[in-house]
Amino acid sequence: MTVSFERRGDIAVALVDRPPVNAIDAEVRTGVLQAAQRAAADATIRALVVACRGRTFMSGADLSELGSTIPPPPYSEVLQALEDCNKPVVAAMHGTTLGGGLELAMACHYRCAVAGTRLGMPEITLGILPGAGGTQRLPRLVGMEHALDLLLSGTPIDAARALELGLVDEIVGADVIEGGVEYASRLLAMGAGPRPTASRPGPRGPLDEPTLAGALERHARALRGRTTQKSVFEALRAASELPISEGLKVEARLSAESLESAESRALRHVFFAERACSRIPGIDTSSGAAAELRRVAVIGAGTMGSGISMALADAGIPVSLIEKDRAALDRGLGIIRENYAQSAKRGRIDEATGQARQALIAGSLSLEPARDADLVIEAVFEDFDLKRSLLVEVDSIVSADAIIASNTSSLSLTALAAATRQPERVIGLHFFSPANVMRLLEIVRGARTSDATIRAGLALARKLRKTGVVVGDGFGFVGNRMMLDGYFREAELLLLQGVAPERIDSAMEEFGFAMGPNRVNDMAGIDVGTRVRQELTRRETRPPPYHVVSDALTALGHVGQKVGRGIYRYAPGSRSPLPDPELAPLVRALADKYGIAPREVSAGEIEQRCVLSLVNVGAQILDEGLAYRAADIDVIWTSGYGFPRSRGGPMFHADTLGLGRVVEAIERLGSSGDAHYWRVSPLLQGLAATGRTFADWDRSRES
Ligand code: T1G
Repeated sequence: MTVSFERRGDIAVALVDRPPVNAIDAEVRTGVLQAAQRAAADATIRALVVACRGRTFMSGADLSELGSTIPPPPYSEVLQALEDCNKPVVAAMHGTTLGGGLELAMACHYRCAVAGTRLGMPEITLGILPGAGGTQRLPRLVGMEHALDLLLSGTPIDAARALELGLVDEIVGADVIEGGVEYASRLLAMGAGPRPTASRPGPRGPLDEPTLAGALERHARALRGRTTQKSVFEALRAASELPISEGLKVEARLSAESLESAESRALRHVFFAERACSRIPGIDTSSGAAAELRRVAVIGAGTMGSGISMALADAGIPVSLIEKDRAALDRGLGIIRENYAQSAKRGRIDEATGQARQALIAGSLSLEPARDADLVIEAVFEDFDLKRSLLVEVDSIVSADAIIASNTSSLSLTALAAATRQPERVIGLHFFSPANVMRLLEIVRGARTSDATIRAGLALARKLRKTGVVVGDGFGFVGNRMMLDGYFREAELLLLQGVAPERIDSAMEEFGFAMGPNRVNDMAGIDVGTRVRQELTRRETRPPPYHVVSDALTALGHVGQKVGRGIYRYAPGSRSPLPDPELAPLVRALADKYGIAPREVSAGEIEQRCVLSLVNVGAQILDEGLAYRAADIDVIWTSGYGFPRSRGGPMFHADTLGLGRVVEAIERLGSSGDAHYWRVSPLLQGLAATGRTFADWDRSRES
């Protein structure tokens, strides 16, 4: 039963039980409404407690309901019944009380929570304005400033902080139902009655320009390229100026509008895509299916090796960080020490946590520790022969059921694995720098990699709280392939056609990327790209010009920010790009060499060519079976390459544009003769011709 109604003497308990996160759907609303009506009508009941079974209180509205008309009863009716109940109503919370779940709790008269409960309004991360009274009741409970922060950040707070702010009235013991009942009986004993939030005085604190400006500044990074904040301000203004009944109407209108927005559709797509990518057809990837990791060995203490070691230690996994020479090992351990010190200094973790995590990482100058590791990850220099001989050595000493992983970003995983005795236990774990921060993990499946090894890769991603996406072992896997064969290649062609790097970057930043392609190239290190391409083109070649500007800059040593010069110049200690007057003649000379004439290119064309190059290469990758879903590609680009989440990823964005229009545009680009690679991928052609979308394609493969 989704909502059961139980009695504890004269206290009734409405218990919601809808695994896995008690998301609120029509059944939950119906059950809670009936419980409120029953408690109100039954004279033997003196109080009602609303609580949940399972790992959490209600974690919000059921997002799958939000795509269409929400079935009855409406949230407003359910929450009004709780608020108007003639008996005290207590919300007893645990786990992650989010969105509509917190709104329901705010419509109750009293709120108690187990210590450690997380409470928040994450709707803005989904491009939604809360629609169940949150923007009207929250400021009445915590004041305008804190309401602004909770609604604009979408970040939950814990129960202790919620108590400070007045969002929670009481912290109760670990058994939330008993704690709720006990708290309700104490309230009754104190003669407490119903305490509708609506009857509280209007929100404390101004909603004036300085307050709004301050809030926008505090959340500038999260709100970059977003629009939902405007509705938040309008709804809060209604909360401060109108009676709550009118404020609720304003909120309901704005929330309904936000649900229809392209921004929200895109963000909800990414939400579900990030959860779907761990489902691999034919493999049971549910948690617990993979063996527990007791110890991991990481070989290579460079930037990637030390970052990967931190990601493992942050997840509580003991790590042996192995290097061949002392200096390199000390440098790696030094990077780790410094990073933890910085995190503690910035208050991201406390000193003790930093110490404890460091203590999980043990340096070694021999491969010995790998002998009893459950997983060995090599992160040495990107050289095929070096990696192969290392994997062969590791393969000869590790236990039979240990997993061997390579952090290669360009080499053939299948070829590396073929050198070992058990290729089925070799997997690619392509972390992104900084590996302890970046959420994306490309899990590369070699030709012989077993289902069990894939399962272990996905379980590791879950353990590291990363988004693991399984990809095929092709040229540059998925992310790098799309960057090199699409986005960055097109950005280079624009340079060769005489377009200034600033114009290319600002067009893509306007589109929503945090940083344009040239600035990313300089930040990541132009030489890194050159080296990856040198290895890649050992697998497959590409007709010139193929990243000739970057390779020329690498040859000159102008490898980016780290040397103060790349596509741009950088003043010492600064990351702000400055034009480099010597770039244009270098590019002009290369353009002449490849017969590329300069021409006028609008910002719209820059955006179109860069984005559609991603879409077309993405479709080729799907055609070649190197990604399971178009949605997986969206996850890779939004969580690993800075593609704006509010556009849903390149494939979702193409669906939004309409694949017919996308094909027309690519055909036009193809006929311009600018570049030979503008040929519509067969999959894209087929979908457009049949009026279907990438989302349809994904669905057709799931059934
Ligand atoms: N609706 C539907 N399904 C949901 C869901 C939701 N709100 N939340 C989670 N799931 C599914 C998810 O897809 C996955 O399914 C499974 O539950 C486990 O989730 C009226 C309009 C709660 C912190 O934004 O942040 O309320 O893949 O893998 O890592 O104003 O889920 O197993 O099939 O993420 O432990 C506001 C969204 C909604 C919270 C748990 N609420 N959820 O994290 O598990 S809008 C949210 C989360 C709203 C109101 C408005 C997380 C979590 P499957 P999981 P987790």
